[in-house]
Amino acid sequence: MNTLNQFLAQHLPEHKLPQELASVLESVAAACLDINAKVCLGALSGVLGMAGTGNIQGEDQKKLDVIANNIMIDVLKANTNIAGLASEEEDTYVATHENGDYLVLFDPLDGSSNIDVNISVGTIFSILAKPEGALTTESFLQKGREQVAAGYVLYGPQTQLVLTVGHGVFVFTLDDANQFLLTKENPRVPESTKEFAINMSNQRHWFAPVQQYIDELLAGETGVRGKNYNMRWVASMVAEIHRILMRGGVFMYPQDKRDPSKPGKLRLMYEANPMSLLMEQAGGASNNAIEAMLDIQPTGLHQRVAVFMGSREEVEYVYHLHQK
Ligand code: AHM
Ligand code: MG
Repeated sequence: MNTLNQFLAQHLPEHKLPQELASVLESVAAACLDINAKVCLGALSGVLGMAGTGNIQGEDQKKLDVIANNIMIDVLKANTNIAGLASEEEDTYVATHENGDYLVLFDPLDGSSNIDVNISVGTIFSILAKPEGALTTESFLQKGREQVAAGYVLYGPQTQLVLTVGHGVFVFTLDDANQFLLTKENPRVPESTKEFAINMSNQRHWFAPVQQYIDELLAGETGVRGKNYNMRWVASMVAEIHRILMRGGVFMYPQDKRDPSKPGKLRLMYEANPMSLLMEQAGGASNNAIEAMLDIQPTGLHQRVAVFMGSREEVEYVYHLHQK
């Protein structure tokens, strides 16, 4: 079985991708190993509970949000191939090495509400080539389609790294010697599904197309869709997307009527875009009900976006309801 390093040494040259990218991916994986060690020990490493601080997005930070963010920044800063970093937990970007070729954007610990109750959480990352010239916020504001690599690490019953460099999706499982081993190549998201994921408690706030869509799914075989659906909601995007990559489904976090300044809850640059690249690479689809996620021109590092992704048939169906 190939280790992550062996895989990168073969796969990147096969697709004419530079070794510097392998080095960046190895650093991301190394940081995630350190985060994994903290997550696994939980109370024993004193990482549970609130940090008593907030991030730029007005969210209270958990201790582990802050610890994971510091680990990512410390480990990635040491890699001279990286020119800059952007994190969910940092107000602005962090400049690292002037001559670096890559930018790394990340959510250091996604699904924070699950940390203290021992439910799966994850780290999501997106890698872009650094444009020519001085590093500015604009350097990061590239469409999702420009990502040179993207993936996540799921801290769950198994710790898994799921990765794409734009040529398929690869799943690695952490072994007891702390090595990521390639355990699955090119999972495919089935076109059809009978499983959906949405936070139903927000139902009264949804706009009409999402109301109609979920009503149709709930009607099951007595409704227009003619089949019974099952629902899952972990409240950890990484766990949700991993399930969909493995067996199909549709994941939604729509914009709703509560706060017109927030087009959804999830963030484009380090949540929606990396997950959308994985989805497309696995045969799934992803959009914000207006356009393909990967075609959205970003306007801010922490921009929020509505999310519909997963099995193509459902993602296209709900997209068409929005166009009516
Ligand atoms: P976070 O980055 O603050 O952890 O928030 C993102 C998470 C996603 O993992 C998940 O899909 C969603 O928020 C759950 O939201 P809710 O608690 O509204 O169900
Ligand atoms: Mg997040």
